[in-house]
Amino acid sequence: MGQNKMGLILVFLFLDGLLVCLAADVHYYDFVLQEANFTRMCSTKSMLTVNGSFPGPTIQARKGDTIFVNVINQGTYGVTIHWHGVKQPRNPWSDGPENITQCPIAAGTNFTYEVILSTEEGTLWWHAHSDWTRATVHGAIVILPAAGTTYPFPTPYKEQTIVLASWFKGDVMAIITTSIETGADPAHEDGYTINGEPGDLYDCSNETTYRLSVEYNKTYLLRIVNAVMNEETFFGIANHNLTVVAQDGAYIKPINTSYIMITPGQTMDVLFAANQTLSHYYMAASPYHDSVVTFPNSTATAIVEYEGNYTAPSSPFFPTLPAYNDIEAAQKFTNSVKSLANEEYPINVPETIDTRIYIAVSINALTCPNSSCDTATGDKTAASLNNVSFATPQIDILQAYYRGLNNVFDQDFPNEPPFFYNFTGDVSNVSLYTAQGTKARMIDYGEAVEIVYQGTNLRAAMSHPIHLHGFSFYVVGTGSGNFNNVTDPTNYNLVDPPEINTVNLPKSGWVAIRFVADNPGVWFLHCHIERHASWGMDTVLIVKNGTTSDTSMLPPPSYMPPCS
Ligand SMILES: *[C@@H]1O[C@H](CO)[C@@H](O)[C@H](O)[C@H]1NC(C)=O
Ligand SMILES: *[C@@H]1O[C@H](CO)[C@@H](O)[C@H](O)[C@H]1NC(C)=O
Ligand SMILES: *[C@@H]1O[C@H](CO)[C@@H](O)[C@H](O)[C@H]1NC(C)=O
Ligand SMILES: *[C@@H]1O[C@H](CO)[C@@H](O)[C@H](O)[C@H]1NC(C)=O
Ligand SMILES: *[C@@H]1O[C@H](CO)[C@@H](O)[C@H](O)[C@H]1NC(C)=O
Ligand SMILES: *[C@@H]1O[C@H](CO)[C@@H](O)[C@H](O)[C@H]1NC(C)=O
Ligand SMILES: *[C@@H]1O[C@H](CO)[C@@H](O)[C@H](O)[C@H]1NC(C)=O
Ligand SMILES: *[C@@H]1O[C@H](CO)[C@@H](O)[C@H](O)[C@H]1NC(C)=O
Ligand SMILES: *[C@@H]1O[C@H](CO)[C@@H](O)[C@H](O)[C@H]1NC(C)=O
Ligand SMILES: *[C@@H]1O[C@H](CO)[C@@H](O)[C@H](O)[C@H]1NC(C)=O
Ligand SMILES: *[C@@H]1O[C@H](CO)[C@@H](O)[C@H](O)[C@H]1NC(C)=O
Ligand SMILES: *[C@@H]1O[C@H](CO)[C@@H](O)[C@H](O)[C@H]1NC(C)=O
Ligand SMILES: [Cu+2]
Repeated sequence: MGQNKMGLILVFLFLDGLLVCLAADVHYYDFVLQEANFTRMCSTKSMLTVNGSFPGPTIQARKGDTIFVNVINQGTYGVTIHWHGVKQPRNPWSDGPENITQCPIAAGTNFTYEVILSTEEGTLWWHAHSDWTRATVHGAIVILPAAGTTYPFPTPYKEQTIVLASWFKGDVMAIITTSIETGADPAHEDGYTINGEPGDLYDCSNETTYRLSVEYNKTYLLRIVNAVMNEETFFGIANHNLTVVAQDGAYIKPINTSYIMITPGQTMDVLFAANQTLSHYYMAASPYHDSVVTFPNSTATAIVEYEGNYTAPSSPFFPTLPAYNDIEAAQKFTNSVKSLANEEYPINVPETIDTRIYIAVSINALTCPNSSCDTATGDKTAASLNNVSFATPQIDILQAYYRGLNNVFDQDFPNEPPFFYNFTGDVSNVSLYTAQGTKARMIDYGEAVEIVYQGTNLRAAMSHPIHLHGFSFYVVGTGSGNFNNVTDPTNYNLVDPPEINTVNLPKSGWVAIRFVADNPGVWFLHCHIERHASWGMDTVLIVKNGTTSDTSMLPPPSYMPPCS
């Protein structure tokens, strides 16, 4: 179970008249979805895992490889898995979001995903993409440089994946189901974890705290995945600066910093030099929370322990992280990320745009028929993009599109907010209520797309990490207040914008992204704060076939999980 078998495929290409042979490996994994008992923070619960581990197994491959993952569901409910940040060229069939590209893999059945790597290099991750199952069903994807190539930085002595996650004492399936029924906010996480362990600051946790042993004077590469459900995160290591060298599976210009801000959905590759006094140092992950809504305020820790003969202090050194609501610190770090943009790692940011979409991102409300909601406000919290709160269909949109089924989704996702107001000003006179719908935005193959996400102050102003499937995109601009479509584009960075897959829309601000729609398929777009996604902060981009078979969707595999 879970073994990594390997094969080899040879791809022959004619380049400039020369026959070139590229070797790409094929890897095979079995992922068995099974319940397992875990004890954390003084209580034991049974939860769904892959192969009984939390976090789940790491997938390792090289740039350009293909990975087949046979997901065998021995649990009690349907699940899907998403390969977060993997572009899956022409292959939306294996992308995974529930009822967007497939129906769930029913309990007692299996389905094999074909995960096709292309330009990605660095760290990505996989996670369940149905209900809230991703809380416990997730793991890292390590993508090494292609054979014969190296990192654009000195090769580290060792590498370690660091998976940040949430811990709920209750059952996550019950938490989201109850919340949707009653309209009440879902229960908060009870704590956070680093590689599955909460660490010394939580009750009953210090015996099992995750420990990373380091040798003096060696450099380590941490591949950090943020799998937290509902909060963004500050992370740092006491007395050690970090050098961030990649984000979301693409290298960046190295950033020297004492902390990072990483959103749910993002991944960062970080070097640190073990060159301080031999001792014990905490690494810590705590929430970055910029709104007035109450939040689970606690800190996960792990310990960096130097090898050697010395007397460790009774308590390890603790890092200084920004205050939980330090927006400036969060933005300063986020805005310092720049792509390498050199000859070896060029960028391909569109300079002229074919299609522009302006999306207002809001937390709203829905009425409760017959006062059926169990909330103080009497209504139900919802979320929307351009005032459409996404309603999940019962047949996947990919199948409906491919087979031309009617009445599953509409093709009229609005290009701009249905009405304009001062999005980031006083909104006390603006209706909180949103429409609901299952709407997709159709895009022609090859179009250069710009999307500007506009935060709003409805119900609760806060930042949103917005993820797009099927692509990575360039972040060309960001700012506070309302986007000005005349002046703001003049300040865009078209020289070295970061290429990422999950972008932080700042609280009461905007962010602009660009990409070329060169991947035909059905691609989910959503906030990666799980409760916001559950409330409807989602939509779908459908990129049509191009004119050749190489620019068209692949046919579906012979078996797809059936919709019920
Ligand atoms: C988890 O623990 C419960 C109670 O002790 C037990 O009944 C159950 O079989 C365990 N489940 C697994 C998967 O080990
Ligand atoms: C289910 O698993 C079996 C055994 O590993 C495998 O042969 C089969 O191809 C899998 N089916 C699907 C649809 O992935
Ligand atoms: C672990 O926690 C217990 C109780 O909270 C405490 O008595 C013990 O000293 C702690 N051990 C370490 C190594 O911190
Ligand atoms: C640390 O490593 C550097 C470079 O490898 C070496 O020059 C230096 O002597 C080392 N220092 C110690 C104290 O080992
Ligand atoms: C750590 O980085 C900060 C911010 O770049 C810098 O001010 C500080 O001097 C660095 N500290 C060390 C020990 O390198
Ligand atoms: C430790 O390594 C960092 C990063 O290479 C460097 O900036 C710093 O000066 C080093 N500190 C010591 C005490 O050698
Ligand atoms: C969060 O918890 C820390 C540590 O207990 C405490 O110092 C801080 O005041 C808390 N912050 C908030 C906003 O509750
Ligand atoms: C560790 O250091 C102490 C004090 O310097 C010394 O007595 C002891 O022999 C050392 N132990 C080892 C294994 O080197
Ligand atoms: C929008 O509201 C903000 C915050 O109150 C204010 O600074 C800004 O001037 C307003 N913009 C417009 C166009 O009214
Ligand atoms: C710019 O925004 C205004 C509304 O503020 C809108 O009427 C206009 O069409 C937009 N222009 C472009 C080029 O998008
Ligand atoms: C796109 O192209 C593929 C491959 O040629 C074809 O099977 C499919 O029917 C085309 N249309 C759509 C909507 O996928
Ligand atoms: C997805 O569709 C299936 C039916 O095919 C349905 O049972 C399930 O509830 C749907 N999921 C969601 C989140 O609506
Ligand atoms: Cu959000």
